[in-house]
This record gives sequence, structure tokens and C-alpha cells, in this order.
Amino acid sequence: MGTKYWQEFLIPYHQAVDEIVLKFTSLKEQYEKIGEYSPIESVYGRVKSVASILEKIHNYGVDIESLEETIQDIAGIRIMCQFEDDIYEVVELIRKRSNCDMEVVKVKDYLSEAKASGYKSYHLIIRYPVFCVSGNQSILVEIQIRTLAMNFWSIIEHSLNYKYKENIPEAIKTRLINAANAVNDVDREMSSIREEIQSAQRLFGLKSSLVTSI
Ligand code: 0O2
Repeated sequence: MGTKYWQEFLIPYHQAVDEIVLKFTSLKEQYEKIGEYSPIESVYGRVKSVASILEKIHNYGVDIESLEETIQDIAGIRIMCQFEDDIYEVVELIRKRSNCDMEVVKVKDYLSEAKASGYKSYHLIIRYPVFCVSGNQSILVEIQIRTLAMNFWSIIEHSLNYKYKENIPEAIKTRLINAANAVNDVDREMSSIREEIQSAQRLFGLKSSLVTSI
């Protein structure tokens, strides 16, 4: 299977990621336009690299025929929120679209129970229809929803995992668990002054829009 095969195989995944990022970014902008707080802080999307797909195929002995159903995060969306409660609001926004464009097929709740590594996030696997030149297709997309603080921890732990090839030394693992606990504290503290933060942000937003309208 050469470059051309993978390029074509990934077309619907790129299409889905581009569309979904646009949809959530647009939702965030709509909240801003109507002067309401957006539970979505930022949105990011990526298509898994061919090297990572091949690594998963090799590590998990994935059958190439069932690749699309077995590797469920070829298309990945990450939504960042300011507060932990916002995560559940975003989950609801997605669930409400089930008769429209996104059908939730699996939930992985690493919020109520973090992974042993300390990882916290809420994952949804959705089925999403795409219309490409090759025809209609329905593909799986993984949506990860987490706070900014959880994301900070996650990207650092991910790079350490990459460096140590999934064998992070025990001393660093312990530090990471400590850091994950500190992240929980940050999220809890920020939630406890949520009203205060939001009113400051409203004032700040008002000031910025006055400056840009001059
Ligand atoms: P990348 O590079 O982000 O794509 P499963 O066999 O389905 O139960 P799987 O497939 O690992 O387990 O699913 P899971 O647990 O939902 O993980 C999917 C993605 O979540 C990972 O993708 C990571 O992005 C993220 N993730 C899961 N656990 C951890 C963790 O302990 N630390 C960090 N930093 N991220 C995690 P990939 O393919 O591993 O990586």
C-alpha cells in the first residue's frame, strides 16, 4: 500500500476534521455574537499520520479490512473548555445533534475516573457523514473534550511518553501524578470563582470590542 493509497484513504477523514472544526468554531462565534458565554474555548483537529496508523496496525495486529472500525481516532477533534462543567455542556451540544450530523456511538469518561497515568478527558466516538467525490461515507471521529489545564498536562505527558517510548521512569511518573493532582486543584479553584472570572472576561470583551470598533 503506497502513498497514493493512503492519500485517497485519508480524504474523507481530512474532510470530516475540517468540517467539524469549522462547525464548533462557528458555534463559539455564535455565542460571542449573542453576548453569551461559550462553553467552547478553542477547537483543534488532526488526522492521524500514516506512520501512527501503521504503528497501531502493527502493535494491535489490526486487520486492514476492518481498519476504519478498529482505529477509531484516525480523525480526531479536541475541544478545550475553561471550566470542568463546560465539558458536560459541550457533550450535550453534541448529543443534541444526533438526528442532524453527529451520532454518538461510544463514550469514554476519563473525567469521573482518571486513567492510571493521571490523564483526564472526556472522549466521544461519533459517526459522521461525509460527501466526497468518491461518494457518501460515514466515518468514525474521536472528540476529546477537556479543560485548558487538563490539556496542558496531557500534551506534556504525551511528549514524555514519546521520548521514553511509553516507558516513563517511575520518578517522573510520580511527578506527573502529582502534577495531575495539581491540575485538578487548579480546575476546582477556578470553578469556585467562575462567576468572578466570567464577569471580568465580559468587561474585558467589552473593552476589546470598543477598541476594535474605533
Ligand atoms: P495520539 O497521538 O493523540 O493519537 P482503547 O483500546 O480504545 O480502549 P485507546 O485506543 O488508547 O484505548 O483509546 P483511548 O484510551 O480513548 O485513547 C485515545 C487517545 O486519548 C490517545 O490517542 C491519546 O490522544 C489520548 N490518551 C489516552 N490516554 C492517554 C494518556 O494516558 N495520556 C495522554 N497524554 N493521552 C492519552 P493515541 O493514539 O494514544 O495518541
